[in-house]
Amino acid sequence: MSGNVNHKERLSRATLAQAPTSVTTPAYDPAQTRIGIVHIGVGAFHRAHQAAYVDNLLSEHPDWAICGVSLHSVEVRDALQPQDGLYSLLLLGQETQLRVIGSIRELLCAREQQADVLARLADPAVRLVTLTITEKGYCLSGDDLDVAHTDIAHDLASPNTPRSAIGYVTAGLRMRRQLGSAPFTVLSCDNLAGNGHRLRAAVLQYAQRIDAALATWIEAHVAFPCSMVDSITPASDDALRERVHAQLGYLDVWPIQRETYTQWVIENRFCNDRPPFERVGATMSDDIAGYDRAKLRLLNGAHSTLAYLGSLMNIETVVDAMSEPLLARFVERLMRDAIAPAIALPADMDADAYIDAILKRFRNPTIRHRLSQIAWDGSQKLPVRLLSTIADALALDLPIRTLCISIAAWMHFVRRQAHAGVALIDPLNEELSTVGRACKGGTAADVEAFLKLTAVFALLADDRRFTHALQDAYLALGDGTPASIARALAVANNASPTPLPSNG
Ligand code: CS2
Repeated sequence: MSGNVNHKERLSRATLAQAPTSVTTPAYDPAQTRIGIVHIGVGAFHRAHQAAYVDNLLSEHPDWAICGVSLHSVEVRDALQPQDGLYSLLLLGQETQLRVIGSIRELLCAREQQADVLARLADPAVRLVTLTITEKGYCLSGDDLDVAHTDIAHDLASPNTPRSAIGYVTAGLRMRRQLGSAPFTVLSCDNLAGNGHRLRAAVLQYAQRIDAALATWIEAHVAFPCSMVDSITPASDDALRERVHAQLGYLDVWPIQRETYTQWVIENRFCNDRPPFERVGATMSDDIAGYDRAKLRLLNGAHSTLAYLGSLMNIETVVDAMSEPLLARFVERLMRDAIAPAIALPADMDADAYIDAILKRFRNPTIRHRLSQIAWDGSQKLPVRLLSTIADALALDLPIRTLCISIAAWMHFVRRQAHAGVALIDPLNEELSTVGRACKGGTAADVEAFLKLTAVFALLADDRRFTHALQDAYLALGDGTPASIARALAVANNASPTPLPSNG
């Protein structure tokens, strides 16, 4: 947008001082900070979440600025470099607040600046490497490194010129070992259960194949703490750019927006210095598994459910889905009656209060969070968000009917998109579209075809209690049209005495 806006009007260090007082600007001079963190995956979530925590730290701890690395795309670098790495973050709550974030000191695109990225990873001043590369970036198939993955196959053959995040992290650690310097801590900030364990497994298996002694060294010396990250971050759009331009008075080509609420729980296990994140609102904990489970299974499980059921009902956003009583009630019941009883939550967590807070966040009227954005990468998200809860519920002999409706909704969504000729944003798009196209709609054979997708259903495909419940749920959703989804939700909602949400 704003192609006609003069370049002089661009947000930058030079124009920062003229920002209106209503805008919060860095409490430090961004030119005086030093890089201590390399972050891989400088997408909206990193810029909404971790970079904002670091921004709050830099006035007292200026040596923890971030070098933001995109593996393939030049877009973020090219957008933010002319702005000296500065960008705006709009916080959406009862009151909105506009901040300018200055914590990203340097932006690199690994595909074009490989030597620079490797030099940063080798630099002893970098004591922490963080990642938001999404579920698929881990290149794992089950618990094993996917050696057939194009980027992993490439990196195994040429480990000094990697392409994958796993390849870069390992190359960095390899240089540290060769130079005799301390390793950096590797901190995953992705929505994955046990994200640090997953990352460690991928790096170790990869290192084992290129250099067994390196793998032993990593095992002994490198920490991969887990972390739980939470803040709803709708994609940026032209409306946001215009709003920010009007308030800031300068053009920011890539502002970010998120809800005011934010949470970051970090396992306190580092192998090098760490930023004092607890001073800026993060929780350092010895065991984050319970928080992790609560967030992924309740919030993200509910989100994915709304995404697929809501899309089938032709609803556009989370807040719109929550104002459809059938959906709002279904998702509340799902969390209270099906998910919470099946999972081990932190001892000090009040599940009902946590669920109330999630429902309130979903109803935030200032956020237009598109269901289509949440629907991305379903093949990667469902195992973490919903299928693992089904496995836990089965182990406890709890009912799984409601949970299976969420999975069945995804299947109908895949089928609908395939029949409409719309590609899915999903690494398994090809396989899913083939299965989706072959589906008749509403027949038991459809479910069997889906269950053959082992990357998604490996955990449960042989459990007859699950396959039967999934058949029932899929058939209950009829032909997946809005009317049949509404009918199925009405039936499902009446099957339990849970009262209607208060809508408060
Ligand atoms: C969402 C998440 O897009 C999605 O899949 O469920 O991005 C969600 O908004 C965040 O995890 C909230 O912390």
